[in-house]
Amino acid sequence: MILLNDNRAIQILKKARRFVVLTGAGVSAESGIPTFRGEEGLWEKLSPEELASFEAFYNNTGIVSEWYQHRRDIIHNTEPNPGHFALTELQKLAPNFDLITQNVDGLHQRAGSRDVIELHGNIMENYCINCNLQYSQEEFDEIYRHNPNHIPHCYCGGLIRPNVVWFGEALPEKSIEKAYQASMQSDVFLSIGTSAQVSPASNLPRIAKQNNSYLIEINKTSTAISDIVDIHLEGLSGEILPMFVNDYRLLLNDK
Ligand code: BJW
Ligand code: ZN
Repeated sequence: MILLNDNRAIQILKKARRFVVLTGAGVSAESGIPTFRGEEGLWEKLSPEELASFEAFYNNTGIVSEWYQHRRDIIHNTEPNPGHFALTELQKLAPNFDLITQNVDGLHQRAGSRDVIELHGNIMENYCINCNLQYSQEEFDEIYRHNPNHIPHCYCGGLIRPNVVWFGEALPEKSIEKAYQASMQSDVFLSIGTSAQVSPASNLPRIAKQNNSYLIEINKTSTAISDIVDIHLEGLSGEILPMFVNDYRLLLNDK
């Protein structure tokens, strides 16, 4: 046992039936994808609050579209890291498991995780704000490449936007509903690599806790929820998660 030396934690993890994991940008940081907040999160001196809104897209379509295309390029050239793979492993070991992500990069799926609940959409999908026509990434790339101003237009003349959730927009109804249900019913809730500053995702660990779930946080610093968690494991998720899952496997064999 490398990480888990707390007797209460060991007893709870042994008995736990329902695991829920909430991930944020920190989980993909070790794959080389920048997080949102902090110095590294700034793009052209703009914060995510200034870029990730419909208003920003509408008024500065070129800059915002270029930011998304730049991030897609990064994602194309990255691979899931040991943290993503450890969660895929945990899904196989745990009696019941839900993975909720705020990430739009699809890396959990590429690592083999199944039934991932995406709260903020997926950056590789696009649609027209006028007629709702969906564009695959290949179709979008083609339109974007032939457009020197980086302002992608649909055949109908409408703007094409990424299928992500911006500030002030509602989250996909089925995803957030599933996430609330799973969190309420969880025995163990892991919050990993998220600053827990953006609602409604940041409500999920609190709701879990109110329903007597055991709250574990994995983060390289303390966050907005660190004061309510039962255990805070400080460090990189790509290093801590593989150790955590190994310890859990040992606990299961130890019954
Ligand atoms: C590591 C690590 C390593 C690093 N290992 N750890 C006041 C005014 C206006 C609005 C509001 C307000 N108060 C609340 C709101 C609501 C608003 C909100 O929460 N705003 C806050 C910023 C204040 N929320 C919304 O608007 C949401 N919608 C909504 O509420 O709708 C209401 C509604 C209902 C009905 C009808 C209509 C409306 C929508 C939120 C959408 C968020 N969208 C974004 C962009 C997605 C698209 C894109 O990718 O571009 O989602 S913003 C951005 O933040 C992105 C992320 O998913 C999200 C969360 O960020 P995350 O993942 O936590 O990343 P970071 O960077 O913050 O943190 C990284 C963490 O990792 C850090 O803690 C590091 O320490 C750690 N770390 N490396 C472990 N290796
Ligand atoms: Zn259209």
